Amino acid sequence: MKKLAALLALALASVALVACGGSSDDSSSTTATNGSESSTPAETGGKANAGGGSTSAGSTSTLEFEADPGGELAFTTDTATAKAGKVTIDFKNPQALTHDVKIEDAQGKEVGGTELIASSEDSATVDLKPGTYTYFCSVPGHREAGMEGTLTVK
Ligand SMILES: [Cu+2]
Repeated sequence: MKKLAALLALALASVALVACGGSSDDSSSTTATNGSESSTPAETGGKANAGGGSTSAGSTSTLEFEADPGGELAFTTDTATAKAGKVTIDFKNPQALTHDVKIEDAQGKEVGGTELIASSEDSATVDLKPGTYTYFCSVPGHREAGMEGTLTVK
């Protein structure tokens, strides 16, 4: 508050100066404005933390899928389980061959999945109700060759 009073006095003084000395010092009033702004609390820190991984509380769970590092047309697991709600799919593809992870429900309707990637990682979020789903790679032929698994959502 002392600082603000000082700034006010300064501003008044400069106004007085301008009043009798002509229009020279516009920058001093700008400085006063900046000073009072910096004394207001910063408005940061309200952001929700995105990600954070496998907390058991809450409704977000993370599924980790990986294409077979040995180059087979397969994921490293053919079963997975998730909790109903928002599910994050983390997919790692160490192969130079393009793959993705798509999820389809029991009716065969695709409900989401990652982008096609090669030698990379991607993630996607899907909203899942309890039930049985199939996850698979959508590149033609890959699913048939074994790139699929069963996802149970509880
Ligand atoms: Cu594939």
